[in-house]
Amino acid sequence: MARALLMSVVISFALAVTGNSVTVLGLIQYAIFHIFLVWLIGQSEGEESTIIPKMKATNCNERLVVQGMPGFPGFPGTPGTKGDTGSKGDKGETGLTGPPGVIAGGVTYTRWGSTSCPGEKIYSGRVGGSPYNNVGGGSNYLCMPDDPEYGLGYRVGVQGHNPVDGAEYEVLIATNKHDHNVPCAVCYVSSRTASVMIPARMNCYGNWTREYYGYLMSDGVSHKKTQFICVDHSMEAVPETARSTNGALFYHAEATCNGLSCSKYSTEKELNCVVCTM
Ligand SMILES: [Ca+2]
Ligand SMILES: [Ca+2]
Repeated sequence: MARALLMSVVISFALAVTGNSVTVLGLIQYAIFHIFLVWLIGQSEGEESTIIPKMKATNCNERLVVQGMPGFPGFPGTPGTKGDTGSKGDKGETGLTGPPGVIAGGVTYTRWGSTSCPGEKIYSGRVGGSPYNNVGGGSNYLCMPDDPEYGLGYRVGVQGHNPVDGAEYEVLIATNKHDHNVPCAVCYVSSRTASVMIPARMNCYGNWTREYYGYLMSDGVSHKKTQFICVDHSMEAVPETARSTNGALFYHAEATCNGLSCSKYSTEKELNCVVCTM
């Protein structure tokens, strides 16, 4: 502090006598400047100086150490190494149910003796088959559509090598259907993939769905062999076909005691049948 006072006296007085004369104004300037210098130099010696903060004595030899300006920010460092894999998280909540998908597959079956289906109908028509009294031909019945197409080549004239007739009921139960011709429908079930015809049943097993039920039929005992089919219990008839023409024929089937259990099967009752899908 003493050094500061001495320095201020010398400097301020030198300024006050500038111009080789002492004036009142010069003395006032001297006083103000003197106070200012005392304050300024005192600040430079304090630890908390803010006016001349970078100059201070570091040892007894009065050597000053000048602290430079703050440096520029350094460059970013290199990326660190990859951390260890974290532990497995908890199982998430179950998501929402998605939209219904496209159903592939499906199943078809023929409903003999009916023109309708419980669900989707591909087409309907009337039953055809080989004549009852022919040795050859086909053994299966056909569901013949009502709108045939003939797009392939043909030979004019009736060759008669393999005739296909319509099919008639030869029945004694629904006598009003006797000699009438038999209709049919081909049905499709998109939601299921299998079908089965079960003889001697009116109901399906397990979770299978009944499509229709009726009578088990085929051609007669003295005629050519055909497949057994399940004719719908309604036994619909093709309109205006009451006249007997005896082409392919349908007879009821009955069980016998020859190898079947007559404690359960009747030899006198016409067999039933059911068509099921799953
Ligand atoms: Ca007939
Ligand atoms: Ca007929």
